[in-house]
Amino acid sequence: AWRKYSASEFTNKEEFEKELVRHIETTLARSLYNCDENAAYSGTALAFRDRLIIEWNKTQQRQTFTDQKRVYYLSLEFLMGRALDNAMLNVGMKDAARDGLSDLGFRIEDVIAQEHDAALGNGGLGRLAACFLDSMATLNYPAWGYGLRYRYGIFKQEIVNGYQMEVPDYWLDNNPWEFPRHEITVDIQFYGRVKNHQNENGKVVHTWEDGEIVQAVAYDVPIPGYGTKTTNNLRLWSSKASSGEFDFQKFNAGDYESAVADQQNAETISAVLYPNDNLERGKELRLKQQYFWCAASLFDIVRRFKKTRRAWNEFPDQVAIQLNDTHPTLAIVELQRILIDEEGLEWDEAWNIVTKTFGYTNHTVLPEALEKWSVPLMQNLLPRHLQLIYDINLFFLQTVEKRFPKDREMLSRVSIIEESHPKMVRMAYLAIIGSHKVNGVAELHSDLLKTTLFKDFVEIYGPDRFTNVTNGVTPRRWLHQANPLLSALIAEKLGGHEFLTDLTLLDKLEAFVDDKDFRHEWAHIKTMNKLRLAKFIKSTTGHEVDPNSLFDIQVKRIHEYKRQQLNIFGVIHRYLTIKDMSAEEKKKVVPRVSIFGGKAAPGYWMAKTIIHLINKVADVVNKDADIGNLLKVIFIEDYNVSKAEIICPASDLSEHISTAGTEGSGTSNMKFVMNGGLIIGTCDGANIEITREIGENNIFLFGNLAEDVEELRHRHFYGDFQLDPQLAKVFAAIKSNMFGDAADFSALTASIEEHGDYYLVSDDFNSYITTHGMVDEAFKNKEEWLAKSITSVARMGFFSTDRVINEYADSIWNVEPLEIKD
Ligand code: 26Q
Repeated sequence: AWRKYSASEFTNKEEFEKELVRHIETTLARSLYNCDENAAYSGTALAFRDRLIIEWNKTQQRQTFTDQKRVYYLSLEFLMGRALDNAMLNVGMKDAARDGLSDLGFRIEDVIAQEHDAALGNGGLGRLAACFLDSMATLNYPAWGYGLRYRYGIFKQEIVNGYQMEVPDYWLDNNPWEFPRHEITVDIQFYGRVKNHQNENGKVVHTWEDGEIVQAVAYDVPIPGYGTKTTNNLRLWSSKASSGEFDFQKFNAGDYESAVADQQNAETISAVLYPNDNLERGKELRLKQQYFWCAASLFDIVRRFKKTRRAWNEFPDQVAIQLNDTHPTLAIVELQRILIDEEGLEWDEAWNIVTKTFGYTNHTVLPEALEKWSVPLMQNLLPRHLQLIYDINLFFLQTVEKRFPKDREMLSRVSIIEESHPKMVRMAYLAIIGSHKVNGVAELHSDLLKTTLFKDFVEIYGPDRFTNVTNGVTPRRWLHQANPLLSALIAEKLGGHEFLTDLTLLDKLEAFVDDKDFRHEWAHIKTMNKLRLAKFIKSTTGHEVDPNSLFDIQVKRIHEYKRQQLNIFGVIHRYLTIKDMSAEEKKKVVPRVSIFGGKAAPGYWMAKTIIHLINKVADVVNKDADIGNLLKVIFIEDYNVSKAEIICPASDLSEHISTAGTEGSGTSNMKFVMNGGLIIGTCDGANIEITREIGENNIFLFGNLAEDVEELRHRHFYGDFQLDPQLAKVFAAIKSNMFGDAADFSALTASIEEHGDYYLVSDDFNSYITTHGMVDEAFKNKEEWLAKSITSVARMGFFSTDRVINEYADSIWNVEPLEIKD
């Protein structure tokens, strides 16, 4: 009977307008007469939010009632981007909203653009978590994300005189997508000491006492699925001073200032996202963040399990916890602590439950990214956890000893504790030992894990603990939302939008590759998307770019291993080549726009130097009258998810050129190909599987292979190094101060010429330049290029995160979907 009161289920334009006006006038207390784009955004968001809430409540009720196994995805990063467009497309009422907003005098695109990106992540790992949430909801898996509610997301990047400047990203003011749950709190302990007691049965028990307490407060974000009623939950923890006795006492003692200082100290834990991507630096606050978030999440998960009154041995049948990299590894230790210290289980019984519960995903083989924490730091902050880690290590090493008697080398190699000064806790080893499955994120990467980094563990546990799950991206955001024109054309040809939830259906497009009209429409859409990007570039940088040029794009975090330096050296080479040409020769040049975007970690000087060089080259090239439109260089400031949505559909070519063996997977490679762009890349990460799927005629591969990297580095180290002659010309130009003071770039050139060229820029330069020449030739043949573009999209079905999530569900989590019906 209460159903008739169910609010806000608008089903057409008029009902949407009514809801919009109601929210603007009452929820927001704004007059319709001074309603600006921002108020229109808030009103629209609130109208759609109401619809999500209804389905969210229903989903949570059903999932609790059925009580089947749930997945918990623990990630310190969720790079969500904007939520409104996604909510509209999922609810399926975007057209009603467009018309309704237009009646009030607004363009829906401008309204959508009012939203601040939720940028709680650095790059690939954080965006993967966001795509996973989308697929888990779309596939009806009962799944929760757990993360931190940072007050400041990834910094905003400004380019000032060619240098990166970092500006804080305060994003929380009037965010309609989060719901504070002030009643859901967990007290989290730090520091203090461990006391041993004997209980009534004479058994030794441990208590952790006298620590500092910080409170975790839950904030929930609804995660709607596409074309389903399932709306899952993302729970983000915020830190605050523990309320009650302790600051109250200080207030009473008149120590107001110190009470406020304690408060601020507690709030610091969730204040800011660490801006390092693929680099770990051992900061205490980071470890505090990790434990705070793991402990709050585990408490919440255990509390939910205990309500079902099941026996502990059923825990792994009800709960699967996936660790997004080693950042949440303490969750393993925390669950063992809860089971032993608080629930009184025996060690073996508890450890059996723990290992059945966890799965660990590794995203990198770069040594500088592998997490290690100093033992003294951990001893001080988490004394009981360090004891448990030592116990876990002891039992582990005992089993290793049995299998490999007298192999002392093996024992010290695989020990969780590195015997250095200070001693270090190796988090990846702890994660492997505490999980039942470990996966890499692309075939080559997973193979490298097994043959190098985790080789000993393969011997110890056998190969079955190690597996591969190749990454994907969600086609809802990266095709349908980012590229509505292409999505509509595909839907027209395939007779509907089913491909958005079964991406393998794209293969039906291959039947149209030779269809002239279809090709023409395909080309037209690419041009429209290039125009949209050109407009964006004009409005943000002031530069005019010609949409008939080849748009050549590299957008991703700036890192030496991703080799943006190779790209910009290639651009300089092209510039010098064109400058040497006769007027006659210039006529044959394919005009290019080289577009860069990406953030450098604030303390990563070499990455900042690369940004500086790109901007200086842009200054020179873009105003050189000899060059005109034959070459433009653009650096897009503050690359983020919402900018990626404009950029990805507009590429002719994108660059995925990491040193072979260094990129775990890469995911922007998939986004670009899915939008009809071709790619130039190395045999690295998922490029290899993309090639296998789309065919090697449709991709421009170059460079040395992963298997040759070690030997090349070895040779460089022993002085066998000759700078590639074409790269030498580029360096000579830089050193002639052509792009400003050469001293600004000397560390960069020296890293190659003098310090061993660790990333093999010189070794791959010739092959890179030659391959770009092949790109130019291919681009001249418009029809051939279009055929490659269409064929590639048709064969990208494998790279949907729907396929990825089903693989995790089957081979790691053992969970079943649950459809939410009315
Ligand atoms: C660790 C310790 C302390 C501070 C920061 C960090 C930290 C933070 C972020 C370490 C690593 C990251 C991010 C890593 C990342 O984004 N990896 C990428 O993951 C993608 C998804 O699997 C892959 O496609 C990329 O190849 C991989 O680089």
